[in-house]
Amino acid sequence: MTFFKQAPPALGNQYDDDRVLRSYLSRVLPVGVLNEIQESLRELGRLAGGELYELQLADRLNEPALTQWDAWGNRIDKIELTPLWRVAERLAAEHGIVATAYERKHGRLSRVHQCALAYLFTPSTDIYSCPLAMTDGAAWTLLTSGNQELIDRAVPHLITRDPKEFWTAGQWMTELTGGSDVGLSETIAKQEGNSFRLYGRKWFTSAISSQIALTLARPEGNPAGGRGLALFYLETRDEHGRPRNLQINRLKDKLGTRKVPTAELTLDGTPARLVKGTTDGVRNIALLLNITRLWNGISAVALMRRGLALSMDYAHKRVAFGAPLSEKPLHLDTLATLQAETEAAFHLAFYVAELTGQSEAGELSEEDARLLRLLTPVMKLTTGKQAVLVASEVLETFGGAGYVEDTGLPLLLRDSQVLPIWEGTTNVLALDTLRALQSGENDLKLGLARLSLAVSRCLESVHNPRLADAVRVARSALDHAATWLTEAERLGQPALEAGARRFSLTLGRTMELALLIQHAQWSQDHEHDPSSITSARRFATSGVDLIADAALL
Ligand code: MFK
Repeated sequence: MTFFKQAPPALGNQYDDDRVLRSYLSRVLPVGVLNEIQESLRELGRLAGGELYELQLADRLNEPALTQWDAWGNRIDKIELTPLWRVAERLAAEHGIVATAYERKHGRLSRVHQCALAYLFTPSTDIYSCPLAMTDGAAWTLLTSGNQELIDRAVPHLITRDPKEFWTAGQWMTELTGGSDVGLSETIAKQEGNSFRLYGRKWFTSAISSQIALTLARPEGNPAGGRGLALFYLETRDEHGRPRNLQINRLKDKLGTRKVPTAELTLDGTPARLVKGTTDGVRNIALLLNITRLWNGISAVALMRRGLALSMDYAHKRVAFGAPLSEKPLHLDTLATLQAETEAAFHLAFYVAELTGQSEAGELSEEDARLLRLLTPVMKLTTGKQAVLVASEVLETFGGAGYVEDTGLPLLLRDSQVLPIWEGTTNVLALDTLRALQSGENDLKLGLARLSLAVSRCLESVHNPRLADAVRVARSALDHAATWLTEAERLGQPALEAGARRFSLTLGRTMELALLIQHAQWSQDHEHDPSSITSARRFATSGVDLIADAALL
């Protein structure tokens, strides 16, 4: 007797199979640069769709473990990572997933190269992107701090390709009093000569396996609030591997990101050094936040792409009602909508990577620096929401199999759900968007005009008639955003704040649409490929303008 069996979804080379990534890189990279980096991307694409993916599935039930005491009563707080994470740590160093951005072999484009590597690496390594993001942010924060002693001490470890020398960094910000409102932090820094000792409780510290951390504490006598905090550097363990006056109280029991050892800590005289000044900790750690927010966006599009790759493969295998799903009009319509959402998010995340690279290479105009400040929270909040939506729909495309743990699919949804939460929730970032719009000039409308200019730059040379409607949607959403802003400013701060999420998401989706249209025109002209035009047209009908007029609420 034969029983019906279901073929599981499979992955090919995740670089070769990714039309969107390859087409994008062909547009933004000179041919010589693309030829130089292509093999590094192809190799990672092979691993991500092959051995690493297999290891990820095999590692599904493993979780990091905390051992607080040894057999003889010594406090050791040892963290055992899962096999997947141990491999990921080595591969991350060897493939230069942080290092590429700092080696700067291709100047400002090195950041795009690094983000492409991170994008390929992330979906098969169960959020190892978390410590890598923080490591990258710490390297940048230290390098720009002017603190030569700390730069010499730590940065070579953070950006090395040698796994034996490689360190990762934590970013300890969250306390019981202040998840989003970091200025409420209660950790105290007591000065001892040139260095400090930290006393307090950190409530949610991701990747406690890291060798160093950047954290915030209030030097004794400093005022309350974010300005009274200072940014500190610390090394988590001594030369014998023992925690330096800190205790790991427990690991968090989280919905997702379960491979990340996220801990509650007590700092009990932890030695630490000032990174930059004795005040303005929030402002100083914001440099790190902007890098981790970029990683958040890259991780969002990477997980969206992974879900779609699995779902599209499965659509060819699953036969129901007499034909493969890939021949069913409604299933194809659903996948096309998810593809459009993913493609739009991809272009915004990578555009922020381009601007970040220009900034790091000292090639960003003052105007575009303000645009980057604005687009970073806009991109993070927009792509975070899209990742959850796409992951949820991807699970549904598998029917009941998408809801069953040993397919490995539910992980996609659980891990995506963190993306709109950590590194600033959607609402906190929507308020940050208002702050960023005013950046420098204290005039929200000037900030919006800057974003409008960026949208116009994308649309100015679009001539394909099939894109005309999508262009109109982008322009009309921006007009609506401008009208809403005028009206909300007239009504006052509560109206501005209440509408900030709808407004910011509209800016994000409009920018995504404009970038997608720009790329679609290029791809049609240079690759004779109409696929991105199809995605742009579809995205334009998927709710770009989310603003509700105050009068209707
Ligand atoms: C998968 C990839 C990602 C993986 C990483 C995972 C690691 C997960 C670990 C975590 O989740 S760590 C916790 C993350 N926490 C946050 O992201 C905090 C969210 N809250 C905010 O972002 C609030 O907006 C903020 C704490 C910044 C508000 O605090 P304040 O004290 O009200 O600050 P304020 O007055 O708004 O800003 C202080 C200064 O910083 C100002 O400059 P000035 O002093 O010159 O006036 C701001 O302009 C500046 N600033 C704030 N945000 C900035 C910034 N500057 C540049 N960029 C920014 N983003």
